[in-house]
Amino acid sequence: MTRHLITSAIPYINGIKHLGNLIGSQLPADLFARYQRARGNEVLFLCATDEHGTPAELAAAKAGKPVDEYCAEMHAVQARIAEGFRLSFDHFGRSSSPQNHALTQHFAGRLQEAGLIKEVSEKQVYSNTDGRFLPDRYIEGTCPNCAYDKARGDQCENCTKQLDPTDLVEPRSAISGSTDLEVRETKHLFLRQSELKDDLNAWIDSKKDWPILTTSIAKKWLHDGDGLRDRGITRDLHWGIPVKNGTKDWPGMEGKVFYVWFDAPIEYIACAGEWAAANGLSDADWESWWRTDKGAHDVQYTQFMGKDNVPFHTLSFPATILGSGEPWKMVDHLKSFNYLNYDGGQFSTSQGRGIFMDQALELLPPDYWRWWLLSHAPESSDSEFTWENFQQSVNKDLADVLGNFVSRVTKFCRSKFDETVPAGGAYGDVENALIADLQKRLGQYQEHMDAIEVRKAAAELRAIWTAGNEYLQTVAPWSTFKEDPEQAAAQIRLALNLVAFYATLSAPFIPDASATLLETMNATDAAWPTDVAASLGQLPVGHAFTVPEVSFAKISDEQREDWQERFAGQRA
Ligand code: B3M
Ligand code: ZN
Repeated sequence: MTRHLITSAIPYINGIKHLGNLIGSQLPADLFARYQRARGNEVLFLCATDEHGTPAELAAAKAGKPVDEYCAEMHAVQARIAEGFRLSFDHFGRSSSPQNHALTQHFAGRLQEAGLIKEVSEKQVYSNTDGRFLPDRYIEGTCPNCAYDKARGDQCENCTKQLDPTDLVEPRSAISGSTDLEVRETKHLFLRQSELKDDLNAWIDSKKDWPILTTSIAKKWLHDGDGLRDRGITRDLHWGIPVKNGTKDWPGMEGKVFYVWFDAPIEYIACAGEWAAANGLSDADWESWWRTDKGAHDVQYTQFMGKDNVPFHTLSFPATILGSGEPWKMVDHLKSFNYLNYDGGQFSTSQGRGIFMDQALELLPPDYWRWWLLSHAPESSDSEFTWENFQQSVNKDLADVLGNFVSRVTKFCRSKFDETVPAGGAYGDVENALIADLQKRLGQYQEHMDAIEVRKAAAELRAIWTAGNEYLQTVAPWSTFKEDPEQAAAQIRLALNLVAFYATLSAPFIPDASATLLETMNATDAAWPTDVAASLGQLPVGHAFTVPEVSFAKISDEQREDWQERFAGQRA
């Protein structure tokens, strides 16, 4: 048994995420967590809301609410939607938790002791119109690297380069749009990450199994030198984690808070503490996942995130951990994703373009979205959501292939043999060939799931469903029945067993449908298959079941057109 620590990038608190965000981290992380649990491994799957910094302040101001109140409400909203998508977090925490306050201040103290913090009197953009400093997202302008004209003060969304507000060309205030800006002096703490270049380089080099997308982004910013430029880890904001040196005050830093990208990844660790506290567990329990000196040496840690988050996870956060000199667990496998586009353009939270998680759940059950998103995950390149493609995949894969198989087999059995697995002849050549084929495919499916090759795993699962349909087509029990009811019974016995087999294998992708199938097949204790022949005998002769209700309804052209139109405009 392996112990799997799994984290998804923690979504910003500001508003409900769109489907592009979902497939960029939370959903594939859930797929992996469910798969590892099904394989009998121990899993701690963590996610949280990212509550500090300018995104939170700006959104709260827009909603006309105090920022702490806004965050508490939005956390509840995001938690409910996550449940709606069946995201099986062991804990969905908050980066504003007391645990994260303490741990973030602790890391800052350790870095200070290690000589890795310097105090810098820094030039920051001050808006005369707004009467305040404009850190990070409070400022927008043109990217000095790629000329994208909506780059934010912390990062260019277009080329992933990390920026400082003063880097922007033609800057403007994100609050008022004002260009009446000036540069003023203010004191801040800088993390001397350049000191850690050799350590980081060696660490990244040791990661031979990372996706190319991850390593290329990491290497690009590492060797460019620029990615490791010493960076400010504090801000002139009200909302955030107060700057402290461990538990002590930090002279000169009164009224300032840590930069959101400093405390957000630390929440991965703090979240384990929140999980322990919420479940009546001890510090030793969560530390056994995170401290290599306290049991985490055998933990396999996998992170999931969109490509824009990679620099922070391969450079800044590892710099924090390495710099602390403490034996924290570092990420073993970092799975990153490209972007999902929406119908010829980009999903955009700021412009309200695309389908948002709450809206998706109002239209259809979570399995439909999970299946489409995972089977079209933007792994090797960006991918695109179109309503046509969505309708086609759902109707074909879920309704025609899987749903139809289940319904034909169970209904035929009910009409000819009753709702019990029928006795009959032994399996013959066709059945043995199918079993051999499925054994091979099961191995491939597991390989792709182990390697987190999401699309390949989905394709293999689809092929496994299709093999069942082809078998049914070939042996045609409804014809066999007329001449040889014994043989038809054997064919149906195999097919009924396939239903349970499919439900088990499909659960990480479509958990609700799988659960329904297992319940109706009276097989909720079905184990993950190893030997396919044995597994296809697990529903024995005489085993009772009930015919499941239609598990997947087809999406009609009318619905598709209606939705297409409804989502063409902007979200209100
Ligand atoms: N909240 C950005 C995002 O949601 C940021 C991720 C933090 S991961 C520690 O894409
Ligand atoms: Zn750029």
